[in-house]
Amino acid sequence: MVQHNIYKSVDSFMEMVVTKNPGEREFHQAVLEVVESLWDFLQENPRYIHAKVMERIVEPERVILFRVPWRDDRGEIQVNKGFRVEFNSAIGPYKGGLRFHPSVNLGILKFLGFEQVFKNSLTTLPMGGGKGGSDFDPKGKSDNEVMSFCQSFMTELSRHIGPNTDVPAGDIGVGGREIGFMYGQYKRLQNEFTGVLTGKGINWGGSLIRPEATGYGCVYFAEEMLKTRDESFKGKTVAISGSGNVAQYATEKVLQLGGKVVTLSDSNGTIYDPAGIDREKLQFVMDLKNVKRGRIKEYTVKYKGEYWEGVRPWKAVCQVALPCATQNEINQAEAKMLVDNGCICVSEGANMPSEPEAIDVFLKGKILYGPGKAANAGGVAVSGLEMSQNSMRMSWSREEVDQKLHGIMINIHETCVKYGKEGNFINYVKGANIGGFIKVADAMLDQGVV
Ligand code: NDP
Ligand code: 2IT
Repeated sequence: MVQHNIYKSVDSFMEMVVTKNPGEREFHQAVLEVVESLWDFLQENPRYIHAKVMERIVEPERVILFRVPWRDDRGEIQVNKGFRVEFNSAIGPYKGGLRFHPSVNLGILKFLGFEQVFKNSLTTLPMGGGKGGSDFDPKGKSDNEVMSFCQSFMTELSRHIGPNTDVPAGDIGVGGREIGFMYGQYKRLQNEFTGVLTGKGINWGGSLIRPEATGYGCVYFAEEMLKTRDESFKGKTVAISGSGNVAQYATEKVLQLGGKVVTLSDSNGTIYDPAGIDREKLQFVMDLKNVKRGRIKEYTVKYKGEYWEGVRPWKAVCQVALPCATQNEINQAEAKMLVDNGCICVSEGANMPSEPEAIDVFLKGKILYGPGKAANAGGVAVSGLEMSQNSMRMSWSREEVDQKLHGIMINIHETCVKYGKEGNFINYVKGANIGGFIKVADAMLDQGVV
């Protein structure tokens, strides 16, 4: 059989992707990274090429776009956009978070959904990939407004999801409060108490360690990377960005392992505390961010340290950097600054926080660089464990879940080493992309032209 339309190069494949998905910059960026990693592997395994697995895997199975009307506290009607990108269900129900942030658009959710497919595969749990959200901005909204929005959002979303179909969770702007409001509305509409969302409250079906999981997992992954060079967190200075869910629990785990965290940030700026953010100071940040919903700047009103307005953490001298805020938050110049200042390890709590040019700096500098789809997979992994507990109608102890999480992160690290070894160097980008791809691609081959 003569094969037509076989792409001869990464460039020609990307030209097709860009033409079919115009303007979706972050999506193009995420696809390019994966295609570059996979290219040689695909040439050596032409069955994937002949079955057009790449052409299929970059196309979401389904995209749902909807109107979210709600009333604010003044009684005025507001309208937001709602999205759910159901990217790939080859190895399990669609699974992935919901992001509420004014920057949300289809291209961003497609990049996140695409990454999720590979990440979920790496966990070894049976979860497909998806992502959703809204351009709704929870900042400055009352609890009542957030609830109104969440109820309206779920009113439409509820008809598309289900415990065996699509299981959303949190992401930026979606934490315990929002999951609670959405779960309540789902239950009202469907008259069903079921594991349709993860990140639920501990009294109504949530899993212990889910709030901690992404941050802890990111540090466990970094610990494994450090071990390959006979290093550990003990005595290391660590720069962390963000001050939300992932950043908070990454900080907690670094402290437990004997490291010193000197930065946290939010979208306005960075706090730098050379004395280190200890347990008490972290508790202050948790209260500030999760209860008072204030700005990180207030840290320097209470504690010593500097506030860098409009500046990201990466000029801080550190040996380990954990970007835990958002995409494209480390550029080439910042990556150079990190490496020049002696940073030997970057483990990504956020999704795609490093720009492609920054990744090049890390790889050329031969430092330990753990990409998000491997390093932050702990969150969705414990979501998978929450689904298992819900199905069994039982719950595991903190120790049990933490132990399973730790085991999964060690396992993901091993997968990255297996597929990413280049002589003495481990290319975790390549390892994560190939390791995540194989299981999904093989399932797609088994299931025919779908
Ligand atoms: P949160 O909403 O709890 O916290 C987000 C943090 O990042 C806040 O400090 C926020 O600052 C900052 N931030 C958000 N957007 C921007 C921006 N455009 N520029 C600068 N700072 C920004 O979210 P999470 O901690 O849950 O998520 C953080 C990252 O981790 C995201 O990339 C997410 O996709 C990823 N992730 C999350 C998982 C989870 O389980 N929650 C799992 C895997 C990955 P501000 O308060 O000013 O908005
Ligand atoms: O990016 C992610 O992996 C998440 N936001 C968590 C997804 C989930 O389903 O727990």
